[in-house]
Amino acid sequence: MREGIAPVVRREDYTAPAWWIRSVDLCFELDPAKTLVVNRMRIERNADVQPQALRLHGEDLNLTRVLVDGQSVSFRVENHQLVLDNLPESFELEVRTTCAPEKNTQLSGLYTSGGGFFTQCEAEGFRRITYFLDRPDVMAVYTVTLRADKAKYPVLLSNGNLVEQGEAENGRHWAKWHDPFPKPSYLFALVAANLVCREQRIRSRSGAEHLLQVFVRAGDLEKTEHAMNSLIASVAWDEARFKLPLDLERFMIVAVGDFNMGAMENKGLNIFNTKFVLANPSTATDSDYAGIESVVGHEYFHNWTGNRVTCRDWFQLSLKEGLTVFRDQEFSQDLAGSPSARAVRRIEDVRVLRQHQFPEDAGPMAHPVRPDAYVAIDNFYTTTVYEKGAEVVRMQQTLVGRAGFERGMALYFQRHDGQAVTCDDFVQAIADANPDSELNHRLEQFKRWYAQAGTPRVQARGQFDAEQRRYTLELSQSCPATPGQPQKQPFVIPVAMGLLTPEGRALPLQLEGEDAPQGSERVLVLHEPMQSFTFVGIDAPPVPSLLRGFSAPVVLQDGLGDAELLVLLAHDPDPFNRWEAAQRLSLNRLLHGVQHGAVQLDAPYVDALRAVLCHPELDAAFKELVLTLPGEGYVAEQLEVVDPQRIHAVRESMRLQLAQALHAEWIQAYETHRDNGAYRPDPVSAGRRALANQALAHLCLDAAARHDPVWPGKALQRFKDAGNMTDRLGALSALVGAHHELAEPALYRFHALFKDEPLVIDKWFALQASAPEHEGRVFARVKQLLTHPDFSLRNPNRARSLVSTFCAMNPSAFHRPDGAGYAFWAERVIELNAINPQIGARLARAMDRWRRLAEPYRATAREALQRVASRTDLSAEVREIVSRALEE
Ligand code: B3K
Ligand code: ZN
Repeated sequence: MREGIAPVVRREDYTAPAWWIRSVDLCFELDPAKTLVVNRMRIERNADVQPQALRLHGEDLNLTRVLVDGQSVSFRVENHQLVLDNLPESFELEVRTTCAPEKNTQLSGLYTSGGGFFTQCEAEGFRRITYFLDRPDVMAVYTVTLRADKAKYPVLLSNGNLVEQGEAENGRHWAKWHDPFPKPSYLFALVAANLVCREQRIRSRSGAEHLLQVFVRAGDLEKTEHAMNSLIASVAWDEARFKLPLDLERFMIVAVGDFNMGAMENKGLNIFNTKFVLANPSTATDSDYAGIESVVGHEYFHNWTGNRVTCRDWFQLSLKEGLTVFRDQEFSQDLAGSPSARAVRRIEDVRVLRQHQFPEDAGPMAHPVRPDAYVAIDNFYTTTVYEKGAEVVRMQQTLVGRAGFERGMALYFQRHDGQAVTCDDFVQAIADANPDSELNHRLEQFKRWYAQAGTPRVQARGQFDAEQRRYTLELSQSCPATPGQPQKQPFVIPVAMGLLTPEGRALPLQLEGEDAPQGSERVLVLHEPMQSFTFVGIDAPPVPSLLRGFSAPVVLQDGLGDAELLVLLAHDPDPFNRWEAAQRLSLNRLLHGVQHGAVQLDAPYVDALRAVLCHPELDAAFKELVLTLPGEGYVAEQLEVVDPQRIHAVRESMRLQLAQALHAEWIQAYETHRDNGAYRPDPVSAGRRALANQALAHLCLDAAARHDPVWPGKALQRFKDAGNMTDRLGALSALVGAHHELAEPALYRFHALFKDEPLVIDKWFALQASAPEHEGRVFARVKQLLTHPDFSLRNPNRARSLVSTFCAMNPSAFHRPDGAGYAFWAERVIELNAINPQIGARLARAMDRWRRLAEPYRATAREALQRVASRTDLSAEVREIVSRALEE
């Protein structure tokens, strides 16, 4: 573990490597206690750089031999580096090391899980396998030989193509793999385990044949169909949309139960968390199915955006991550089909962005999409780099149009295939391919999206001039200060918009100076601190519908009142803004309630929600989103001083009022959507299930308040009879959410039914950790579950399901006036710090927004942070998070 004071790495200090590693020949003698790695590298001096010693990175390795061109040489090891002086211009270096995979609880480098060997190298895990120039701009061709016990590890995999395999003495066997594509070390992977696979041969558009394989443990084969279908769809989509073909004969996915994140795009050998591979209707929910589709797509799309063109240094992480998230979001939208199903996907993505990225941008970890400095790069796999990065790419598409963006992507690959490049290179390609675009005209200014942190505010003010029949929209922008960036320069902000009549009709849009109206929707580009746009031919004060489809990652302050929001909710042709209007109406009531201690829902609001719930044409999935109140965390973000208990109480009271006021409509919604026949994970059926489950939750909430046993009884019955996990978990959550006494026996039964399904047991822990707070019972339950025989902090999925769910996703249970939630957090962070610093640092971030808390929360939160910060054994990862949180 890297302890002590780790240095700050700065983007401005980047220099090209002094040496290139052109090829690598790796031999693994695999053994859980002591694995021998023989690494032979072909190395050349980089003639463009001043001659320097060769410094190879290495961590937690036992070095046994170093040979240069077959001769032993003098070397030294300092600061986790193997240093060699006086080297020839070009030579072969052989390094022998051993490591202990079974002791590797960090799950970075080579480790064991479920009796097999797996690797995770991004960002800097390869140095935990062998000494190397472990940086993404050093790209080499890899040949890998694996030797292992044949009975225990019948499957031996690495990147690229299998070239040879055979038997060895003592019951061992071996396999040799060769990957023809030069790649950075973070894309290296190996697997040696007892696995089975689902295979599918496909033919691409060009006629080339490929073998797709999904490897899992023996009992899990029947849970791989959806992952395989998602992979086939991903290959087809990238060829159709971006003309990017699969460049490998064989593409493998391997599932592993112990994994730090979702999945990893190693060239030709993706390694996945089982959570994003395994699904059948009785164990996985609709959202699991959707998650598998998007993660399989995401990792596959990295094959071009990340692997063929990679990052020059880790500051450029969003070059591959933002772009690949954008691509997987587009993929899921294209697969969803109908405009309304696409909008549902978009709404879900925006919710994630606003719930997680906006707070990050406003807190102590705020950083630009392209960060300027880090201590531990693993701390920067953030929602800013990923999700905001994806929005920055989407804005480029908005500014050059879809066809223009495809041209830009083509130019990007034409220029940079096989290279390690920067975010600037990407924008430059998109702009150069579109010389007449707004992006190209304001390129330098647009790049501020990569450089400046913080969520911009856009203020809109409309003025109607009846005499001139004109409507002037004044847009202005500002951006709050963030750590290290007190002042911001204006951004280029595309504002997609339309105008509606007070009756809700879309108006033709003609700007002053134009000869004729140009449709009823357009994109205004705000680039000055303040700009005015005057529309002509307007007869009555219109209702502006701004930032349609969430065309920029900003906070819009348009000052619209209830009357206008109700028009948008009922009539906006843009489904995103229709949903947004409902969110705003709900948020206003929540905030009013928080301010005044209570809220009484008004008829126009309830009637508007009723109209949506009963609407004959709207999709069930869309209705479910409209009827979902903004989350407690999102409400907290709107406040200067946060009292989590108060927010919870107001939100629960609103939920109960909606349960009561719409009682008949909830029954109707439940009855008409609850039966979906045989399970299919498509968006329409999933939407029906979501609405039925939402209805059931409201019906149980209302029944519990009235001590009426009917609906809880129905929920229990549905829980027992459900034909799929979505409905079963939905019914169980309805009981848990209503604090109903039937919840206990149902939880018990759920555990008994699924005790051999680790991913379902994760849901069981998470459901209890996320239960709405009630008389302090959730915390007591969470502490009790910590000692459950199925609980382990070592398995990241399990640790997340109980501990992170409680600390980061259940504000009212976590933020206790006695501070016990924070003490619990501190204890778990300290434990995880010793086992797995990446997971520990992730959990540490649950306290990011502590400064906004009201007393007594704030003072106890600070104490807990200080308690962690005062430890002398902190990893660089955890130290960076807690010290940033405590920085003034
Ligand atoms: N690239 C990996 C993430 C690696 C995280 C390292 N701490 C998964 C992905 O974004 O596709
Ligand atoms: Zn990624």
